Amino acid sequence: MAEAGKLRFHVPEPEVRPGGTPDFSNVPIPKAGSVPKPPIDVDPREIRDLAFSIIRVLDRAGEAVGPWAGMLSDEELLEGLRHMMTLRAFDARMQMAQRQGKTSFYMQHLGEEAVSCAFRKALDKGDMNFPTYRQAGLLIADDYPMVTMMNQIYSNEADPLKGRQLPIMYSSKEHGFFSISGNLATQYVQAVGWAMASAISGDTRISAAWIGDGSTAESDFHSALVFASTYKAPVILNIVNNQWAISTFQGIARGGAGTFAARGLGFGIPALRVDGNDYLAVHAVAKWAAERARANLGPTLIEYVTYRAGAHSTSDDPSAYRPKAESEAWPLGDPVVRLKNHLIHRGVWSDERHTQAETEILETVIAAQKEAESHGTLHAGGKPSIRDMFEGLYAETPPHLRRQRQQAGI
Ligand SMILES: Cc1ncc(C[n+]2csc(CCOP(=O)(O)OP(=O)(O)O)c2C)c(N)n1
Ligand SMILES: [Mg+2]
Repeated sequence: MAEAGKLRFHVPEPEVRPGGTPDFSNVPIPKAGSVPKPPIDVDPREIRDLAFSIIRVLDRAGEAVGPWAGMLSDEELLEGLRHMMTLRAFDARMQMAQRQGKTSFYMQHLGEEAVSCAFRKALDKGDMNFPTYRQAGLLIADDYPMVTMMNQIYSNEADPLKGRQLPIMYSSKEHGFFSISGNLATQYVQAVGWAMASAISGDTRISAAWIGDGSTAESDFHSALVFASTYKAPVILNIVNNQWAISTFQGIARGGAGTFAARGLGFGIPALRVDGNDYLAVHAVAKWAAERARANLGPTLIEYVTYRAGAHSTSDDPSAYRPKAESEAWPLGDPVVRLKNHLIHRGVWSDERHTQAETEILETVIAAQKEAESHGTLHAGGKPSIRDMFEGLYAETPPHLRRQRQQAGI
């Protein structure tokens, strides 16, 4: 019998705090190629183990191994590398632009580039993502113009959203990128609802929900799983576990579940964990889930195991809550370096070509930035018109806004 006595309140604590030595020995990393690939119509009860393992394709030597390998050509992988490098260069320039006062806010993807870049290539045109603020790779990998993204970040006269959204909260129906909302977890209910509507109307398009580890604690996440499993909605339920929710470590939202993927099991939803820093593994698992959705087999839950190497946003200083060198100790490495090494191993890439590509990509990003800045930045140049505050929001302008507009004289 358990010892009776005073009750104790339990608060999970991260293993290490600032000043300590980073330690990821509690994160078991299975060998690349060791996790089986089930048929898409597998009974979810037969693959419970996949919610506790990590699907990996790239091994330490840069070779692609195991049943999830072999899906992408040299050209597709070279393109994937270019997308990730572009996102990284874009981030670095926009981070700097924020420090220069050209925008009020920015959020980087450092270390997580493979997740959104590879995922986009597993979807078809017309499919719809419901992203959070850390999936700009969905746009980059769909060749959305960088200049338009920058115009949005600068809230300038060419911003397609006319300064009405926080910087980085893009929106593009044509590119299957639903308007980003700052209210996290709403993306889950919306994506499941969109997928249900697609099925109800006999359409062919599927959707993808996006959430971070921390936000899975929101009730929207759990409600969405009920609807997704009951109605077998054609949706891919993505959880990006980057170990941190601003200053809160992932153990808080995970509770006693063991892994975030395990959340799917109680709903009878097939749940897989994947190495989020492995472009090939992310693509293979996302493709598997997309095929299930298209075959009317219902939702799939995917946990991407990755690490947020940068600060949460330009308003955050991670040295206040985690050791400075923690990202270097992260056992799954850097997604760009890993794909680069794989392409060298395949004989289609080299260190020289990589360095040259870095220069070319940076030049392209700088050219886009120059063009965007010619349309204005936060405090200089062209701005959206004050009129835009009143237009494009309501089919019929409510009386109080009509009055305000009259007062503004526009
Ligand atoms: C509903 C809601 N609650 C709180 C916030 C404030 N907030 C912004 S980002 C964030 C952390 C989210 O962490 P996680 O879900 O792990 O995503 P990550 O930033 O790591 O990608 C919080 C709490 C919010 N935006 N929305
Ligand atoms: Mg997180």
